[in-house]
Amino acid sequence: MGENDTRVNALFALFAGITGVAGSFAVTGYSRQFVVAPIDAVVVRLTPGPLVAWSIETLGDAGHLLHISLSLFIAVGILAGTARIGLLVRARLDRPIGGAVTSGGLAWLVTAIVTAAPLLAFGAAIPVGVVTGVAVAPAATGDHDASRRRVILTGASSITFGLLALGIGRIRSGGDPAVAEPDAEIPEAVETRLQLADDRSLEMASDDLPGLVSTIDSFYTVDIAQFDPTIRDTDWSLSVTGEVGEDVGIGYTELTDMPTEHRFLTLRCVGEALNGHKMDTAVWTGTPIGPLLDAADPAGACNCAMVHAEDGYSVQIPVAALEDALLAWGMNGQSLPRAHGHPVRLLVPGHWGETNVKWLTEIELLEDELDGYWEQRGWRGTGPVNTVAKLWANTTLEDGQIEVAGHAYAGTRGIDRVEVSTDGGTTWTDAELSAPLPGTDVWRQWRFVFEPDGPSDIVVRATDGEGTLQPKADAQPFPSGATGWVKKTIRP
Ligand SMILES: Nc1nc2c(c(=O)[nH]1)N[C@H]1C(S)=C(S)[C@@H](COP(=O)(O)O)O[C@H]1N2
Ligand SMILES: [Mo]
Repeated sequence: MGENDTRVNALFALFAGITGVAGSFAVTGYSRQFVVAPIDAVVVRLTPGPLVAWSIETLGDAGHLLHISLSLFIAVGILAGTARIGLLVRARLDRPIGGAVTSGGLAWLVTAIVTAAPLLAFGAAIPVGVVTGVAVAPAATGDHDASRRRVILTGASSITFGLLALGIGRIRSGGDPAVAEPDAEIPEAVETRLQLADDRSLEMASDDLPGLVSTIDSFYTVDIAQFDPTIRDTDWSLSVTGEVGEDVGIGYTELTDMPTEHRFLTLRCVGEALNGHKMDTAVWTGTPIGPLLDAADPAGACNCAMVHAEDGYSVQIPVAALEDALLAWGMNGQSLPRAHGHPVRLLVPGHWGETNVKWLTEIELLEDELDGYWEQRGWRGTGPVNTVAKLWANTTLEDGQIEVAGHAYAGTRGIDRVEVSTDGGTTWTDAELSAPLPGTDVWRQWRFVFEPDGPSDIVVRATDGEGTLQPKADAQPFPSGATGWVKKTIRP
């Protein structure tokens, strides 16, 4: 085979790889059956802990983009590899169909194995086979112009197909009839709470400040995997295992038939920056886990449990913390959205976000303490949250005064007071606070208006319900959450 043939074949293989990945996306959408998803899971698992921590802290969502791009690249490479083998077979047999069947078959096999979805794997296999079938090397025709035309035509078709597949796949990702269909009607008990949160949200001049309940669309998400599990209610069950007197198992219908509560609960990620936005509140619908735990009769020396999820996530929590926890299947009156753990997640009052396991599958009572997903990567974020007052909005009013505002949160300790300094921390004045919402783990809003004389060095600090002032010393989020007072210089 000439050098030119090799280059042309490499191009065809690349086109085959791209159309294969595109075809897979068209039939699966952004789901765990997409050929890139399992590859991404491996990429994430193999990434060293400190790198993951650094990426979350400094890159945020861009970090996700980075590993997903790498996984996409690998997927294209793998499918291009199957096409390359097909092209070799084709040259050897001198039969296009032989090459197409070989590469299509290999692409199907690889995709079916990594995604465990044999039927949907045809979405990747057929495009790979077709591209291999139409590929033709100059030596085969002896006509270099025809060959060049074929390459350009195949390239253009691949791109067109890719764009089309992207469109179809996006439509597929949008609606998943299996999960999170917005309920027709919001339960009245939730409606009342949403109304209460609305009433108690402070009147603000600024529109920038979120209310006391975050909307489902604005509620932050943190996921170890780029592809959220899709679990049908009817396929879901929870088991309580390990060091227990009795193994307990429960299905979705049985669970949702249990005594139901609607709780305000705030979540905050240990990895967020001091004045970050990975802190939100919703009205969650669920049932206390206490009775289920009691039925299992936990034993085990550590008095602790490893909580497991469908995406391979795990976190270790003391049984004492679990006792107040909620098994939630509703959020702001809708069935729990897929991004937030459909069908059932755990909510542990006052503890860092990572303990609130989504796509919950198993609670395993342990004999000895073990590290969960983030603790294996150096984080220390399973305990109670740090106290924080955020400075999320500032507006100049018509009369020239400045309004600063934000949210303050201290987990189950509650927020008693927020103070603001406009002179870099020399003098302090109490901010106005929103009336507390019912519940043991809810944030509050604060608001403060002042007359600026030149640039103002604003500092904010909260005092929790136990009378403890928010610690002043600055610390980075890694490993146990940011500390310090939020500061900002505001110029009128
Ligand atoms: N199964 C599973 N549960 C999980 C996570 C995850 O990646 N997988 N992320 C955790 C982290 S770090 C946080 S901060 C919260 C975020 O919950 P949210 O995405 O609903 O805001 O979920 C926690 N539960
Ligand atoms: Mo988190």
